[in-house]
Amino acid sequence: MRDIFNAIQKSAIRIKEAIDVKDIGYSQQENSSGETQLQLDIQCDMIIEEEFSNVTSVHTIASEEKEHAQLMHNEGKYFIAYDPLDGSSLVDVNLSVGSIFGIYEGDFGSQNMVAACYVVYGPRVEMVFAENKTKLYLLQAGAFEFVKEIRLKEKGNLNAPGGTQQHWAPYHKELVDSFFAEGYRLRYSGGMVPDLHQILLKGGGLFSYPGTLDKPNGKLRKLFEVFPFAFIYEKSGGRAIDGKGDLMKLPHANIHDTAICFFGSNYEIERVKEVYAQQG
Ligand code: AFP
Repeated sequence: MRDIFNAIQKSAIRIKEAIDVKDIGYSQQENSSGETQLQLDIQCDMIIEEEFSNVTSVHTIASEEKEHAQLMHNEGKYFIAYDPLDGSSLVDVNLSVGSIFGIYEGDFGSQNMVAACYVVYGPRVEMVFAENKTKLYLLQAGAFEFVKEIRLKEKGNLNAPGGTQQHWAPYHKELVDSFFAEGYRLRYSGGMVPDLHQILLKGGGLFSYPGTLDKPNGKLRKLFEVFPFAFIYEKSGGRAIDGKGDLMKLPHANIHDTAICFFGSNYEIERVKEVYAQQG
């Protein structure tokens, strides 16, 4: 696992350098989710693939930017799913973005996840890596220095409601509004990594991306986004559900499958379960 951790650190430093170059515009290609790819998306994907190609413990990689998984080393045991630059459409308005990694042993799948990691490229470059505990690192002078362990409180006060509001179910809107009525603060940038990082570091709250009329199975991808953050939130003392059950118990059929997702502290997740249990 140390060799994977080191490869992610090297990738993050190279990706930060790529982001700092002026905007290089959109490519003519689309990714598997039908989203037009930024040249930067493709460049960041290549950086990560190159770094993992040097790690013999990595058997297979799957990128959000590619249709199919790729064999790296037959003798490897880890399967890594990653989103090279999540929220890339925010780069040209200078908002924070991130890279997300799900590390699976033996094959992809929530039941095989053994570690998860994300890097947030903001005013500072920080990394969160979770195995048994969730650890925060800060990039300083070309190296990631350990800062602290992350633990969520029982309840927070931040509310990050994703998805197109005009397509929310009425009961979901009532749920979201009920937190604001309790004094929760709206914290939503449209970047999953900084939005979830903020709730983790501020001690708690709720991030939601529900099923909507336009995206009935949610928008966020299980292997690259949902399972890694579910793993990290659970290792930090929080919870991650799809409205009814644990996200980390969900199967997947295709590497680009999506899921409805709620990540947060215990209090907020219990409230989500109460409301969603009434919907049958
Ligand atoms: P982009 O990568 O297209 O910017 O989308 C970012 C993202 O996948 C995730 O980072 C956000 O949480 C989510 O989309 C925001 O989606 P909505 O704009 O529909 O809330």
